[in-house]
Amino acid sequence: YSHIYSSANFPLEDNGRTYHVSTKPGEVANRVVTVGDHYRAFQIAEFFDNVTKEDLDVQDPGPYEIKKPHLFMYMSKRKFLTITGTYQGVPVSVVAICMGLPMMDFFIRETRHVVKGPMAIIRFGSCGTIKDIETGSIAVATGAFMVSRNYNYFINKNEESPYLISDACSGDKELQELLYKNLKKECKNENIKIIKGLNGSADSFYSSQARHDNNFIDCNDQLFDDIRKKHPNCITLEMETFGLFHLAKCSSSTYHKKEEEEKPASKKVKLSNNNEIKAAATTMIFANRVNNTFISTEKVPILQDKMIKSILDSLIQINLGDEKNLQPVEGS
Ligand code: DUR
Repeated sequence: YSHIYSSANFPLEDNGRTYHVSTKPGEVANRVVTVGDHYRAFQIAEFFDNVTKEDLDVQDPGPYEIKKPHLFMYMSKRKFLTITGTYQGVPVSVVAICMGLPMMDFFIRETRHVVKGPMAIIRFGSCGTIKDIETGSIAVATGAFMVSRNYNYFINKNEESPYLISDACSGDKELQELLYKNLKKECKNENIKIIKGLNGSADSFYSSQARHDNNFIDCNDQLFDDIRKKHPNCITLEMETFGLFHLAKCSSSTYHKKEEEEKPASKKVKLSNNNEIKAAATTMIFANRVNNTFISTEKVPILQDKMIKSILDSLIQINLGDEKNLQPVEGS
């Protein structure tokens, strides 16, 4: 893989692909569902127009590129999998990012770089709940906050608190309501609960989600109480949604921090009015952290099926303005 990169600031391969996600303009749609699991990404792509199981039967560990008239797939060296097709005639993409905030950051920044016009991004993942909500229920995030280890506490012990809990950042209200409404409709004949509330994104599956691990000093006995105190409406913990919501907020030209406003005009970051990201998130509750139960795996496919339909419907229903301002994608 020999490539000449255009710059160290935002490296692009000489063929125009971004450094980690490895897509270029025309390969990603303005409407995106992002997941962790590659297998889940293939299941979503099965809902795309004309896509068959055979289209998705890939053994190659990558990097690989598959181009068909109705389907584009790219697995990057870093294991970001992008699949683009249409859903009910509308261009949509699914991007699998594995796990955690750094992967979410790569995905949003690099995908944003190759798509013109406003975007709608829905995260579809799994989570644990800190309320007494049964596993197999569905959560829709009204907002997200960050739970991180206070690293200094573990270095010099002079710090007061071993964990830092940020303020909450909301997602896009309109997309959230569409998603909630579609999930309700899709699940009305099933015994599946759909709950709205705040989500905490943690920088570890273990320590900063208050799991105990005898191999490490984690000082997290008080963590659930601290989270509940600061965010009484917190229902779920996972590792990605805050990354999406906070970058979506920072992509809006109506949002500017004071420091930015005080800069001289020549130094100001000028956000285009047209590059807003509308973000929402829904998760399957896999773990109940109150009674320490975990979802039984046979429940997952039923949940996924209902959720994928609701997510894709919401993505094509959200208004992103004039079609002519959107990114044209190959094969649509
Ligand atoms: N996840 C959690 N905590 C849970 C259940 C699921 O973080 O209790 C999510 C986030 C991450 C992956 O992507 O699943 C870790 O298993």
